[in-house]
Amino acid sequence: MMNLYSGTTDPFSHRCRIVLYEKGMDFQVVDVDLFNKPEDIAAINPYNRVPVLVDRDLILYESNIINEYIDERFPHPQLMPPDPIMRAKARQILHTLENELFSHIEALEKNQKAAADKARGHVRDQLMQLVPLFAKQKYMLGDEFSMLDVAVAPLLWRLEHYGIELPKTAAPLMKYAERIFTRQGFIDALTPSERAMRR
Ligand SMILES: N[C@@H](CCC(=O)N[C@@H](CS)C(=O)NCC(=O)O)C(=O)O
Repeated sequence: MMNLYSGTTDPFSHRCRIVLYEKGMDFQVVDVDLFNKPEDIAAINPYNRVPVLVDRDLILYESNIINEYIDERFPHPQLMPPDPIMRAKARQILHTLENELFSHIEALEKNQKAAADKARGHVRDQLMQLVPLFAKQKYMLGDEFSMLDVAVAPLLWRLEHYGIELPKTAAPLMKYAERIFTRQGFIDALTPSERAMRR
């Protein structure tokens, strides 16, 4: 059985939990307290971070790498596009999401005023650029839920928690977020601490 070492409030671990629950497969989530990190995390991930997936002899870290592995091992429902060109484009977008949005998570988590305010501004501007897309389509890649929606969802869930306010014109993006939040896989993947982030 696969074991996912997962932070109970960590947005990167949240991504992997979503994929595991969307697939409805057999796995175990091992909760990791990031404020009192057990030593075995450093033993299995040289970067000493979560998430980490252990599948028999295979040890993987980096949320997007873990998620692609799970998607390939358990292809139903497939979350990466089947066509190589679309798959390459999806990977390119995943990279952009890391650089433009998730690179600010550390500052948002640390919440030191000046750096966190700057991060909030960057994230807000980048998210606003996505708004027109959701006036036209249901999900990031079209009408099907995909790995890109998985990748961005933990941030959308945490907007209020991180103190990021979007203007009313962000309505199509917020509607998109609600579409993800009502998926059974998404609901099942939430930890009690994550559930408490949104009223
Ligand atoms: N790029 C990594 C980021 C993982 C990451 O930054 N994890 C943080 C939690 S947000 C962590 O474990 N930090 C170690 C610590 O807080 O001690 C991924 O996608 O998995």
